[in-house]
Amino acid sequence: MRVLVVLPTYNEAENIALLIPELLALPLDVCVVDDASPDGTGQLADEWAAREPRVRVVHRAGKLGLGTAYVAGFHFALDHDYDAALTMDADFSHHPRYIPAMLEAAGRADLVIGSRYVPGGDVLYPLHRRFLSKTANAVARAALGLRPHDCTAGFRLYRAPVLRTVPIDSIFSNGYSFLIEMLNLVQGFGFSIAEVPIVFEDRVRGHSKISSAEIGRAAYTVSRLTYRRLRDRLIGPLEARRSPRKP
Ligand SMILES: Nc1nc2c(ncn2[C@@H]2O[C@H](COP(=O)(O)OP(=O)(O)OP(=O)(O)O)[C@@H](O)[C@H]2O)c(=O)[nH]1
Ligand SMILES: [Mg+2]
Repeated sequence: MRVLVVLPTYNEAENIALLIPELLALPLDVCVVDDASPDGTGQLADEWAAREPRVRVVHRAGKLGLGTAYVAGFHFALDHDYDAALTMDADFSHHPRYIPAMLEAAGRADLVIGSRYVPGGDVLYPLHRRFLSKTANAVARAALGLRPHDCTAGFRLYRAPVLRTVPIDSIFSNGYSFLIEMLNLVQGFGFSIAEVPIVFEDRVRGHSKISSAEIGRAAYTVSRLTYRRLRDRLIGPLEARRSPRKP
């Protein structure tokens, strides 16, 4: 299986200098999707790409958000015939030590989640962030009927048929809510999902990009998808209610 790690970056120079060599020790290629990071992450990634063909870089003009960075990486993976795309944060919160177990699980599932909320998983976060993450997951699971225990994890391996089937370009949410919307689609299309336990560690280097606006956007995403789910249940999908077009 040819696997491409999709690594969205914004100001992660210190981290990728350490992360890329760790990833290259594994049987996979790396695609850095950088949004013109002022700290020179993009140039550093280019230097890697110049000397190591397994490293590729997608440059975008400015900070366009995490969701569209994933989509850019998915297109790169599909255009270059990879069998799977593995997304992870570049700040070591998603440690490469868990990737072998995720690759192994990809033999039995279309989507593998590096999960904080299955036995063996954990979050080494300050209390308020743990609470926020747990609440977001509980709400997403209850409101949308999502089955995985970690619905907001960005540590995921998608097999190529998932990326070819799910309308990745029509996903409305950007940023972190993208993860909930994407999971909702993957489950909705009936793909199999496995969870592999990971211990999520707080970043040591660089700064967080999550903002309180992102939390509001995630709440909006869950409400929007819940409304659509209830509407479809009660009165059938909108499409089914439209009268057929006259010839
Ligand atoms: N290309 C791109 N990458 C982004 C953007 N926003 C965040 N990222 C990257 O996405 C990953 C996750 O972002 P973080 O800031 O670590 O967010 P977080 O993990 O929720 O927050 P912390 O736990 O506080 O670090 C990191 O690799 C970021 O560099 C963006 O707009 N564009
Ligand atoms: Mg992080």
